[in-house]
Amino acid sequence: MSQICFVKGSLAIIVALLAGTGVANRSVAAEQVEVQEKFLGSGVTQKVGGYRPISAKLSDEAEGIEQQPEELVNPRYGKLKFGDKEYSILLDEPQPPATDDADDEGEAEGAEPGAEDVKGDAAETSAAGKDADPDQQAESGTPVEPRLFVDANADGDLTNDPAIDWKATPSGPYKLYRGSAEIDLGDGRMAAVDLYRFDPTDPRRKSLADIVFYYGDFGYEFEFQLDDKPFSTFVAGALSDNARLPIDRDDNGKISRNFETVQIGQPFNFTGTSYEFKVEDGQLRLQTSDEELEQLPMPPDLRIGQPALEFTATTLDGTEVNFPGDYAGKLVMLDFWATWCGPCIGEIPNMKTAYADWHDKGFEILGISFDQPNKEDVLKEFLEERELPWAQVYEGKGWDTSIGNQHDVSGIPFVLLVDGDTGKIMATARELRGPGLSKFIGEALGEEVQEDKDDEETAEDEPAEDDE
Ligand SMILES: [Ca+2]
Ligand SMILES: [Ca+2]
Repeated sequence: MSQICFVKGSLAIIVALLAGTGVANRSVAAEQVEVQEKFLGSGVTQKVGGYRPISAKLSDEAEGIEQQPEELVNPRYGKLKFGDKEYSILLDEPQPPATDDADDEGEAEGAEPGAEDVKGDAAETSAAGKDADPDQQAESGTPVEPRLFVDANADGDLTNDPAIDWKATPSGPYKLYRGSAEIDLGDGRMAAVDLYRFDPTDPRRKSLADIVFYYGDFGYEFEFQLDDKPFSTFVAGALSDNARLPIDRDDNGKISRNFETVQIGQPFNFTGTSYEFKVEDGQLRLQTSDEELEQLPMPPDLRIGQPALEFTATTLDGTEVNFPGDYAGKLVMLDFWATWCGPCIGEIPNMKTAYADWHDKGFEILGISFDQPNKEDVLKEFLEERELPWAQVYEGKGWDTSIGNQHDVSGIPFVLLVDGDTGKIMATARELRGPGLSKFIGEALGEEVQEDKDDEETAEDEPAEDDE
């Protein structure tokens, strides 16, 4: 139900972990800090909260393979690459029915969008196949189920590795194939790798017919001290020299990109001293930096009961706002949003209802617009059209809006309810989204709330609008 417009940077961390460039070699009069490395053989994908698949292209060339299983139907080969290591894979799967001579099955596929552009290329995918129909293979006793082999010990022999359970699961009218392998990285390090493949007969994924996707579920954890305080970080897959390292400074199990990540090769100051990570001979090194930075504040604690963050801003009509000091005797909802954000706009009817019901009793809304530069007119027009009466702050900086950065906003809509008397946070998105908003605000104001207010109807007053 909860829809967020866009979450800044979450995947970018993974992307950065996996990209790679040359090491900047710079001599610094620096103090080295000890870094303890721990290998994590599996479970890293979950720790990171995502993965970035790498594609292994299949071909008919059995390059680097000296021994392979017998009774192969339609073997094709590819490589998994991790750092400077390569692991051969062999996919043996029955040929998908060629579009031309599989009329009865072809009908259903033809109905799918995108099927048109597929037909011309059909010959290419089935180039290696002679007995294209899997049913025929079944009759002749040849194995029909696709099999995947991974040269997990990288010795060129595909017959001496653990078998892969290459499972097909239904995905719409097609199938998705999945399996896991454990590869040997050397030094006794066994690393989990997940592999998957889309149905090669799916016309919408024609371009992926020769691809097996894979990603490492392994990584490294590093422990170190900054100004005598213990911290840790980790990387997914092999360590690259331009990784962005997550460091959970407030130990809440979440990573704030703004306050809790460090780019290798760039200085940072979390504890009073400026440090810098670098990678040397594949090892993570930590040292003091010759560049002195100001200490970065801790990530904001925006839980209920915590003090709201103070800021001053100028609203669209030129009024200076001191937040939350100006809101004594009131409840104010901070609403981070943008005119291009569909889910934000979807909340407007609920907000308008709550505002109409309770503004007289002390309910205020302060909008913080994440609209892009030079969009003031667009914003003003929008406010007029939708008849939004509450104040708006527009910095024209999109995701770099300073109040947004201060609050570490990585996705919108993002809302907080603040008690203007105590300056404390009273509610967060959980309570402030949806048609129950007016009731919630009424109760928060200590007012008697009419139970006969029909919550459902108000939610659908306005048509949904698409993102820009
Ligand atoms: Ca092997
Ligand atoms: Ca954290």
